[in-house]
Amino acid sequence: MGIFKPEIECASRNYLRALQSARLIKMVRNAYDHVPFYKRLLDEKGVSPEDIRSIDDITKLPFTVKQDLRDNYPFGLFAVEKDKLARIHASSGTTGKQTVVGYTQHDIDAWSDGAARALVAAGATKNDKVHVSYGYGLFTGGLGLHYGAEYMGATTIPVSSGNTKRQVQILQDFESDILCCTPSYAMFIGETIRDMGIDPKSLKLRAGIFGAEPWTDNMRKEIEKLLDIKAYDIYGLSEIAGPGVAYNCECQDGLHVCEDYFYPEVVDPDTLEVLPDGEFGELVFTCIGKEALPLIRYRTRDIASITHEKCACGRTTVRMSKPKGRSDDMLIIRGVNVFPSQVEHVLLELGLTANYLIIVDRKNNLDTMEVQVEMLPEMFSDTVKGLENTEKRIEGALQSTLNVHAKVRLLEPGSLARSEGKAKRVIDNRTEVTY
Ligand code: DLL
Repeated sequence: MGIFKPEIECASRNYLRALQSARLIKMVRNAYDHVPFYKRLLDEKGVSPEDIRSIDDITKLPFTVKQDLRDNYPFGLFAVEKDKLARIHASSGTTGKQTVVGYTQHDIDAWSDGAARALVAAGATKNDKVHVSYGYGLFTGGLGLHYGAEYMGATTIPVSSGNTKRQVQILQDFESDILCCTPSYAMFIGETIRDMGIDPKSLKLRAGIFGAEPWTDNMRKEIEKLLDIKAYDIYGLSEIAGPGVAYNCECQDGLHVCEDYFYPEVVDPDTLEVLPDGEFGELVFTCIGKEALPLIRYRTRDIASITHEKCACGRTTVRMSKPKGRSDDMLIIRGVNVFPSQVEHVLLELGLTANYLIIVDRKNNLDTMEVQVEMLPEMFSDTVKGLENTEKRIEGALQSTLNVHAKVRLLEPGSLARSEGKAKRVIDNRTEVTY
């Protein structure tokens, strides 16, 4: 498997630290001089740009949160004149104002470099056709992978999401080699291929780059089976740089962070203390290689851990774990913390599908949780008693993993809505928030 930027991806830790130090010093100066919000924040903390002499000084700096972007909507945190901006993206934002992000040409190149590293790590070469089924538009998925594929010299097929049968036809007729979309959409495309009676082995497709939402290792195996490909994880968020902040290599053992652009830390979300390697906490990124939106210690709300151990692939860059989910996706059911990804893990472990929906409610002042999951086609002919027994078996498995009771309801195959982008896994009627 190739490595797109070996001089960075396989650099010595000393070299990386020196590069990070130089870039942090430059970016803090840029933020202080050009973003009034950061000047105020640093002044309040009594930190001046001169205090930042190496990457170790990063802990002296204040944190940035999503609300800061909202408070400065739309362009208040930009550090460059408008004529230097090459592009603007925004996050959809299910609650509150959307967050707006800007990029100079230099920033677009850095982002494309990250996405290109991800593609090459997944085995893409210049001879490949990269089929991009992430949505194009203000969402960073489509254009992020599109520019990444062009940057590393592959042929891009900008399909965007939706019209799934047409996606399949393009996969067949254009002989796409690499598929890029959300894991839930990859499942849907895989099911559609199966329902159309097409043998996935007849397609040229050999790898997929899936991200933008949490997905378990079990779901990866499911997708790999359905599409007969190898499935790679890609992580990113609009505020930092869309897809390509971190990515899987062929070892599929964590995601390599483009730490020359995005410096990662993991902190305890309550105390904000930096946590050692291996401990789970909130991921924080500092955009040390970006001009337009130089975010300092941005709290992502994603829960993950990092490790500096060298990977078997030869890369030396920090790896982050698969994000467990977002701290704000975490459900608190009768005082117990539950991540939707834990439910997914149990369901797939039992051989069920990843087509599920969690419905949370409050009845008589007590939280209730129902897990709806589609039955497998072969279960459809089961007796009512047989299905009840299956539901009980799933309830038992969920109880032992989650430590909280969830009622399970088996649904007919195909009855839950399929997603073409980020899947909706939870309806929380207590807050009337759907995400
Ligand atoms: O989802 C960027 C992206 C596009 C990443 C395509 C990968 C592929 P946002 O819409 O701003 O940006 O959402 C960012 O999505 O904070 C995570 O909570 C979640 N997320 C992104 N990638 C992963 C992943 C894009 N691989 C938010 N695993 C992030 C788990 C992910 N969660």
